[in-house]
Amino acid sequence: MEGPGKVAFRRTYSSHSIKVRSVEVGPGSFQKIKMLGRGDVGKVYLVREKKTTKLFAMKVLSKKEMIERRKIKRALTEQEILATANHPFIVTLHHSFQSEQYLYFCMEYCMGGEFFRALQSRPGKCLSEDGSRFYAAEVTAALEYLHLMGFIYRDLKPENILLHQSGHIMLSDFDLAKQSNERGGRPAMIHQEENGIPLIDTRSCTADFRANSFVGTEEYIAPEVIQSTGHTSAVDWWTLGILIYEMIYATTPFKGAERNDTFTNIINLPVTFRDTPKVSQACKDVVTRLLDKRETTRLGSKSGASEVKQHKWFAKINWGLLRNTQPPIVPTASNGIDAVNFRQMHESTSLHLEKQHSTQSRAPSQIRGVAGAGAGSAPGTPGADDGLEPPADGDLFGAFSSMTLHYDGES
Ligand code: ISQ
Repeated sequence: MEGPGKVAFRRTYSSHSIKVRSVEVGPGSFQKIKMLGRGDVGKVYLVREKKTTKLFAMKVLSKKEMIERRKIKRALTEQEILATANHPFIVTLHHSFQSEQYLYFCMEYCMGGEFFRALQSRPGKCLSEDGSRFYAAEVTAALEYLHLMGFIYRDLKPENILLHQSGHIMLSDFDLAKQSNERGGRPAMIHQEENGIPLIDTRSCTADFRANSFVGTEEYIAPEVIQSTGHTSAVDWWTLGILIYEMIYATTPFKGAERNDTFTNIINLPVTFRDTPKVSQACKDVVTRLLDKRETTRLGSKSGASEVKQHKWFAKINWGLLRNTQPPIVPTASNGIDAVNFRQMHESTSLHLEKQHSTQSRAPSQIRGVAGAGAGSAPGTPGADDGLEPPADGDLFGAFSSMTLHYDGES
């Protein structure tokens, strides 16, 4: 493990490099335009960088709320994922910094908005089987990358999928993501399949990871999460099954009248398919295999994404060319400020982004890494229950890195 004074972010599976520099901006470098979303400890704003006039999505997390709700570890994990990910279907982080009261993540703005909104505006609020396959493939590629990095996403749902201006999807919200510490930096296992195609076993990255916390959206929660029997990266393959179903049928398969009915259905009911719209047998099969209630036999639980990608429903997909394929939904051209595919948000205060100075802008070489921040807890200490050991200097946010990321090939 990296010692003090070293950035602990691991670099994995990336054809382009990211250069991490001392943070080059602060809260005052941006002008707030409108609120795009709200979570339990923070908000996301559409902002304009004053110097360049470029638009960004700025996630602002309240330190006070994070301490009260014991969510510091989550923010640090989110930062690690965003800062280390370099993937076409994962939102790009440009800067992260903090002030006395807030943590800031300055990210690429996805002007197509929530995939959920885009779905709602489709005829019948659903997609064709081909359209669903395309987005399911992009999500599979993003999950494969996250699992390779050693993370379980855990919160796949249409609200967390954003549409880039190009119409391609972007996973954005890593609030509920979990890090697997089990692999300890070891590479994913590579098997030789019978047909000679190497299978990269991304499941091995997370297979030993067990957590009993209850997270996710109820209609998307996997049976093993409800039953608190712990879960592995197989939870993400379950949620992919629900997503495919919802894209095609405009409803989730186990929805009950009340939350508890939904839970009971998830645990007990087999997935069923309506007669309309008509779908292929391969489609029913992939959904049924993803919605296997037994985590250990579910599609993806044997050798991860490779297994999912090889299902015959995905046979038409050219995985290498996904990013170059024309998406089924392309957001209409706009100046981006309209933010039409976001919920209408109202708020009274607007002080987070102005008249504040970043409290510290440690150079990356001075940043304490977050990779080892998960062990131990001290009862009664603020933030302790989220898995963070209180640091000796009392700075609960000392592990949060203030940095600017430069991506190869960016303009
Ligand atoms: C990017 N664009 C729009 C909204 C967003 C919300 C969260 C994270 C990134 C985002």
